[in-house]
Amino acid sequence: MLDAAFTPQTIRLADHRPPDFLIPDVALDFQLDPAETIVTATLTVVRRGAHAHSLRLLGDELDLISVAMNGSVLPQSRYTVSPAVLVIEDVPDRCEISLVTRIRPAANSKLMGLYVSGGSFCTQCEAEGFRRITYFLDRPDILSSYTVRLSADKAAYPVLLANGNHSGAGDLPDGRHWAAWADPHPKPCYLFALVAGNLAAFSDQFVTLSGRTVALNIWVSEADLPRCAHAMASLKASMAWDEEKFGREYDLDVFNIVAVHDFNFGAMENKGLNIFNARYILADAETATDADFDGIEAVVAHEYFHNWTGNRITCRDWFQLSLKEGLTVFRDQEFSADMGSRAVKRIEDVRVLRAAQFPEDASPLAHPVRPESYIEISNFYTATVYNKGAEVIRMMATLLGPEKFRHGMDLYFARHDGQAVTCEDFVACMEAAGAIDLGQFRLWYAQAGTPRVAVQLDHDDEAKSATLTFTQHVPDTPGQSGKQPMYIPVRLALFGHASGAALTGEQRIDLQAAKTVVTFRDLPERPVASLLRGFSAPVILERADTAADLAALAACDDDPFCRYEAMQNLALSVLQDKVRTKSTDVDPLLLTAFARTLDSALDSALIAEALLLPSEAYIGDQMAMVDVDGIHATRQAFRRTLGVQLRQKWWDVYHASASGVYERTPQAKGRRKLRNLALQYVMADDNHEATALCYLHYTDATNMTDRLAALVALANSNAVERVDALADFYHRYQSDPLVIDKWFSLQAQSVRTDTVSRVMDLSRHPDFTIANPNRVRALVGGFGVNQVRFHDASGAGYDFLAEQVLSVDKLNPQTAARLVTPLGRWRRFDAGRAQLMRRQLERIVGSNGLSKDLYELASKSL
Ligand code: HT7
Ligand code: ZN
Repeated sequence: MLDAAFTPQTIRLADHRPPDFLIPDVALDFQLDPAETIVTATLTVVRRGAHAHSLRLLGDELDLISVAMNGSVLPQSRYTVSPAVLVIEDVPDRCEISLVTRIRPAANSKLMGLYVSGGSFCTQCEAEGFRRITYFLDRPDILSSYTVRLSADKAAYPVLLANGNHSGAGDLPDGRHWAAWADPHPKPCYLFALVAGNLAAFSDQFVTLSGRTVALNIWVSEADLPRCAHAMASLKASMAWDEEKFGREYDLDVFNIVAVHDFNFGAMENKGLNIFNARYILADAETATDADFDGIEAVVAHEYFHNWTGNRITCRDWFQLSLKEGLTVFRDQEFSADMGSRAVKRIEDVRVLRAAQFPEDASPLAHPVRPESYIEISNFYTATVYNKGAEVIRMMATLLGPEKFRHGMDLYFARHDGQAVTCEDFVACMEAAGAIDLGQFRLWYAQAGTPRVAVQLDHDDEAKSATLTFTQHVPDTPGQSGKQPMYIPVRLALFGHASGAALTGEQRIDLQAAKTVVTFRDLPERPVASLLRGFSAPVILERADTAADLAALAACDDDPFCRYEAMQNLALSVLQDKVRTKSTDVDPLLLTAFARTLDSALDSALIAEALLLPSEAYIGDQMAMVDVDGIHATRQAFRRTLGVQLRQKWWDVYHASASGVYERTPQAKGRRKLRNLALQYVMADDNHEATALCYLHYTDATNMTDRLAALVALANSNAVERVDALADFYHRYQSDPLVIDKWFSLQAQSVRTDTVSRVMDLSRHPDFTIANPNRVRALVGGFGVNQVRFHDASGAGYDFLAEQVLSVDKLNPQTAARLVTPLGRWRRFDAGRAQLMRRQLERIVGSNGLSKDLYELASKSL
């Protein structure tokens, strides 16, 4: 239950109005003190248009000390104030308003606004955190030039940072000092940032295309300096890539990054002063996996790319969030593809989309890429806005082709630099540059739900022709029904079923109608269709292929994504069949396909991707009702059979993929991936020889990728070595919170039958704290995605999750709200589980003092 005094307000895109006032200049003065910081904000306020409205500034938990206008303190009769809003009457057309507020950074557990992490002050203002610092027109279309003065105790906070360029510093009485910063680029307040702390810099520099030298600093605690090299290399590579691929140069003298351990998200693109969750900065071979290194490269790039797609051109309102997030995810995905293996990157990105976004589209929380309403905007930093948003950009790039897409991007930067704009403005640039009509394409922003495309391939042997019939349908989602057909680019090719020869080159068919029929002639043999090559659109393909068709494609398709997809679909269809029939024997066709893939000349990373079985969650997503126990039992048995029947091959691959020296080249990473997959299949049998090998893999590992792979395998097993390995890992890395997060997470995700009770014990472990989002996500978030154990038929998992969510909500509503989504999938489960899940959602919604973040997600899930 929400506080009686509080009714959640729904904000609607349809109600959007331009602001009544502008604030071209902002001067901020911070007298920093953890217990009580005094903020003086001096705002130049200018009326926009002719109206007599009062000036209404938003706040959040603020304590106002004084208000002055043009240098004179205002009497209380001129304004009304609460912690959430300050309304000033009779404001002239242009004036200077000075506001003095008191805030309490050390008591700020929401991690929004100004707070303290690891003894340093830091800020998080996106989306609506600036109003926790001072009263303001806290909306992204208010663009202001900022000057900032910080003062703090010099011994405790020797480093004082804010956005823009450094403009002055000096000492003050009583051991304090000050620093001034000026940002020449007008920006929305969500990009404001400051940091003050005892930090050391890992420094470097970058010379831009036009010859300017930019100072680069990554600020961390002294002890973490040796773990910054990869993040710095990623930053420099991103800067060079954005110049080369998009002609975008950096625009300040300095680019600062600060890593903190308490952060609600991955990182934040504040102008010239990015603030990062430490897990996306700190890495070395001993403590970070290959996936961690890749994550750092992607997130550093993502935040850097925001400088143009987000900061220089920002969003008019928060409904347009995908304007910057979808586009920037697309840019970071392209960057990572260029830095490593494009094929592997595409497979990974599609896997994330299917694991996070497709289920969201199929849930009560489904929303369009450009949502139409929200109660709490923080709840809309979703896979739909980010990942589906990136797919929408990618489809436009496909439709335009590389040159015109680049032309469209150039046009977007030229037209809108320095503005706050809409998704429509972006599409209009693409339309102009591509000279195409994107009218129907715009539905991708407006219609929620994953389009389903049914495909039928008919072959006429005599006429030597074939037809492909596509039928599309977009399912109903909350608040949306009877949807229109979408504009769907399908890249395809045909191969000979028997010969594997290419029968057509690659071509693109754009589906626009509910039904599309394409005819192919002069086909020398029965074809198989390679469809949605490169995953050319975020849709669900309903294909009628036989296992033999899929096996043929798995052997001959020259599109790496489709080849992977054929293997996955083959495994999926066999698994689904086994779940249905409760059988465990492995299809000979699949065994042959596995063996052939293992022997193929594909690179190791691709082989590993292809042979990784679909997850339990993904198998469940394909069923009308998730059969939790059936899926688990079948997949485990199936994995064991594959492990046993191809035993010699797995052992051979394991030994052949060993590499002496640790390197992070794509080839070396691929070999590690394949070797660790082979270890999983070896371990699937859980015999003594296998567990001994796994333990050795653990103890002899020279890097975290291998050590963690072995530990995960042991933690999922009944091996006697499991307990020792878990204890060893904990003691080895006890002082490193990022590694201890892994320790919590892998136990929370274990498929062992005692996981629920183990997770409960871990929630009472001295290293578990609900104040730290990374730790909460590791244990509670990790458990929530453990399909077989979270959905224990007793409901104990649901009860545990609800308990944790309610505790976290008291401190940090954003983090709490994100944990509740697994309960929202209750409609997908059997009646018993569904009822237990609903009961926990009702318990949450009925609890006292609920945040609006949690209220919105829990109540919409019911
Ligand atoms: N643009 C950043 C979003 C973000 C955020 C949102 C809500 C609450 C806390 C947050 N921290 C960062 C991250 C990004 O997409 O780059
Ligand atoms: Zn972003």
